[in-house]
Amino acid sequence: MINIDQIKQSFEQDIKAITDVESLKVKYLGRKQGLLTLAFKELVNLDQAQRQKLGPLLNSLKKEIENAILNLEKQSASSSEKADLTVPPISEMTGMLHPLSKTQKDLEDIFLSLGFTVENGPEIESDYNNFVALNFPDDHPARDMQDTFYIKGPETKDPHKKLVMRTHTSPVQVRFMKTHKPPFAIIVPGTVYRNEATDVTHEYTLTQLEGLVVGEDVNFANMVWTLDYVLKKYFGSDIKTKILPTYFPFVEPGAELAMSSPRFKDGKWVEMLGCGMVHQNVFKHAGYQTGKYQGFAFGFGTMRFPLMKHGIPDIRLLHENNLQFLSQF
Ligand code: FA5
Repeated sequence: MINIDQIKQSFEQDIKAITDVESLKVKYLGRKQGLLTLAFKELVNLDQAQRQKLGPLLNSLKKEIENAILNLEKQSASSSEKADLTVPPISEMTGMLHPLSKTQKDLEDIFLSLGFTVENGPEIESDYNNFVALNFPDDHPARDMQDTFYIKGPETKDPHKKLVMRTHTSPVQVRFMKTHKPPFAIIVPGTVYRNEATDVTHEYTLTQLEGLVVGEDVNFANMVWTLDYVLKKYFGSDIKTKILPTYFPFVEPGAELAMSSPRFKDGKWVEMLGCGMVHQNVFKHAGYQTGKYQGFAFGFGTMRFPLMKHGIPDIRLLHENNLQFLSQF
């Protein structure tokens, strides 16, 4: 018995899940076993009344299926005409590291290769860890409201309870020494906050990388060698470094390291980091026996690293999240 509705439904389903136009054509219009061809053959055996009823329906379904198949054939012909295999593929936007994350990772890799371990500390710190334990006198300018973001809380004079947004990564020195005995060599990457105006080389939210090496026979020359080695690994062996005396309450002697590169305009010297030999008062606050250990510490301003490596003209670009700018690195 010819079932026109069944053939129609079956075709509608097949066309939705179509993978190959040719086999669809064979299934319905094939000369020997096509479903419509078989239906037409059966029609001949029916009586006249049935033929007159089913004949036109079968004809119109055949037209419908032929048209649908013709359309599919046209579509596949025009899509293969369009495919130009010489056109380069559309590149997908892939993820990438932010230049600041990349700088941190590159510096970490260099220090890890020298045997340092990576440590972390909180961005909200006690006044004690940020200042007192680092030998800051009470009236040091860095404690001033101009430089430090204090966290609102109950009025207290207790430096363990007074909270600040850390102004540098150095408080992690104190935290680490309280729970570890020398010898050790650590670095501490992190974000720090300063209540100051921004310009092309200054941000109020900035990243630093602290270093601390403590043992019984660690000396100033070890520090100079380490810093020079790391900067040459990062920027290239043609850079020059020099050490200049300066003051930080938590180191004695204190120094800053300046760098010059043939790629800088006019061979200019640029301050890259603060450093020095750990002050014995800091060891005392950490609970170490005075005079037993020596160590060196340093603090890189890591936002200035990508600036100098890639010639970025303004530090503030690093926090703007402009993808067109960021995707260059
Ligand atoms: C410090 O923060 C000390 N804690 C560094 C230190 C650690 C000295 C251990 C000795 C021993 P200073 O304020 O100079 O020092 O900052 C260190 C570096 O951070 C600077 O050399 C500079 O590269 C960078 N830096 C400082 N202020 C800013 C700022 N506002 N924006 C961007 N980078 C800054």
